[in-house]
Formats: sequence, C-alpha cells, structure tokens
Amino acid sequence: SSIQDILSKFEFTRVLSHDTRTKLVFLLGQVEGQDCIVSFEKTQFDDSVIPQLTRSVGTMDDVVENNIYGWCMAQMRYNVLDTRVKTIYPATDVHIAKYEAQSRVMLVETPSLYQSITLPYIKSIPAKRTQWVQNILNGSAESDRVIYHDHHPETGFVILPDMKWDGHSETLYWVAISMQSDILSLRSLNSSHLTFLKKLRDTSYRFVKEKANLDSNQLRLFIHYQPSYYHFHVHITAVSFADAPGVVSGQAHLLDTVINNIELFPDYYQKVDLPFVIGEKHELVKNWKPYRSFSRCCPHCETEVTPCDFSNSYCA
Ligand code: M7G
Repeated sequence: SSIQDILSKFEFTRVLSHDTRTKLVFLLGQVEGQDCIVSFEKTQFDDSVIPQLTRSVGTMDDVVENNIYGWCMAQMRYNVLDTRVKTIYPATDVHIAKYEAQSRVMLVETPSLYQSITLPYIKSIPAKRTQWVQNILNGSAESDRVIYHDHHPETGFVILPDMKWDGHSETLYWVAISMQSDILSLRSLNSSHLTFLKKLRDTSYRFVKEKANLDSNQLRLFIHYQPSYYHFHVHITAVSFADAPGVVSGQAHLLDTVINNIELFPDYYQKVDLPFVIGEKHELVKNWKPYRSFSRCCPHCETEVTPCDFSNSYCA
C-alpha cells in the first residue's frame, strides 16, 4: 500500500512515545486489522522562512504580557505547526547578549571575588530590570495565572507558571518568587532562611500535586547560580523535562541540597567557592580576573597573573 493509503486507513490505538525535546511522536494503530506504527516529527525551520516568521503569526492563544515581556501560543499562517512565540520589547543589550549564540565558560567565584566583582555588578543593575517581578508581587501582571500567593513580607512567595512553560505536565516549569527583595541570590542564603525555603518547597509540592498531579518525587526544584534576575526565586520543574533549559550542572543547585548544606553549615553559601557556567558575552566575564585557564592554578590564590606563578602555598 502507498503511504497515503496507510495514513487514510490508520486507526489510532495509542501513543508509543512522545519525546518533547526532539518533538518526535510515535503512534501505534491499526490498518485493515494489522498493527501499524506512524511517527511524526516537528521539522527544523527552513532557513528561508526564518526572516518571515513574525509575519506568519496568525491566531494567538494564551497571551501573557508583563512589562517588556510577552508570550503566547500561535497558529502560524504559512506553516501547519503551532509554535510558541515569545517577545521582549523593548529588549536591552543584556537581553541581546543573553540570547545571542556564544560559547560558554566555567568560572569559579570565591567569596572575595563575589565581593569585588559580582556584588558591584548586581548593584549596577537598574531596578527596572526586575519590574516584571514587582508586577507579579503587587498583582499588576499575570495575576490571573498566580497559583499561590503567601504575602508574608519575610517568608512569603508567589508560585506561578514560568514563561518557559508550554502548559504540559511532562514539561512542567513553574517558578516561586520570594516576597523579600533582599535575598539577591543563592549567595545570600543562610540559616535565617531555612523556614522560608522549607515552606516554599512543601507548598510547591502541594500545589503541583493538586494542579498537575505530579508527586514530589517527580519534581526537580533548583536555584540558578548565576541567575539572570537577582531577586530570589526557585525553579520548579518536572523530572521528566530532563533537558529543560538551565538544569545543567554549573547552573542548577538542587533546593534539597541547598537546604541540607545550610543545615550542616549555617553560613555555607557565604564561605563556599561557587563554580558557574556563563556566556562569554556576559558582563561578568569581562571583569573576571583571574580567568582560570588551567586547573593547577587553584581559584583560592586569585592572582591577577594568568597563569599564576604558583607562589601561593595553595598552588604549589
Ligand atoms: P533566572 O535563573 O534568573 O534566569 O530565572 P534564566 O532566565 O536564565 O533562567 C528567572 C526565571 O523567570 C526564568 O525561568 C524565566 O523564564 C522566568 N521569567 C522571566 N521573565 C521575564 C518572566 C515573566 O515576565 N513572567 C514569568 N512568569 N516568568 C518569567
């Protein structure tokens, strides 16, 4: 039989597999009483259509707008595939640097490099860059999407769908954002935040179970270091979303591990060296001295000479 013939006679039985990363679906069905497998794969965009993509956006569903960010599910006029569309307008140089193709580097942040480079960088970030966060906290954006809001000024947080979520539970991606603006990042966490962190974790488990029917053992809760936004938040993702953006080592720190480290050592995150992967076009990279160029030059010496001369006892 011809392919066309097979497809027209295909009677669907069940989905054999659906790889959400490769967008590859295998279906089992029957054709004239015999088993038949058909697969579908979302194809790459053809290079020639890419410049025309914005013009081919047709009907838009699930439209969300928050400050300079917007995203939706779009039916494409000149393409049968539904495609998720995100907009950032107006975009800053920081956004451009973030999304531009670039190689990545592994840097090691000692506590003193945090003080001398990272903290001044964080302080130089204009407040408007986290306007979208304030909009969520004060209810002026995405309020219809908020899943849970604990308003306590110190231990409160908001749980809502992340911009990265496509709405399916196997690719679940939510975010929990702290009410407090003083917790800048993982580096700021100490034993005074344990109650907050545990409450956030347990509440996340409860609501994911309720709304998406996933158990706690199907979830990966983590914190990014370095984050893009220095207002503390926790990423809530499905374990099945195995290659969700940003789950890699060098970026994601499991919330359970973070809580445990602080329980063992209250000032763990003020003392520890934190390695992190970052795009080479990021502003932090430009100022990063020393560039750790080979492993025998240990990060503790923080010499400005690259490679260091091994005069420090650590490096001998
Ligand atoms: P991050 O670790 O600071 O940065 O996480 P990343 O973008 O490098 O992961 C911030 C998280 O907030 C990310 O998962 C973003 O997708 C998400 N996010 C960013 N913006 C601007 C918005 C927004 O406007 N609304 C929602 N709901 N999520 C956002």
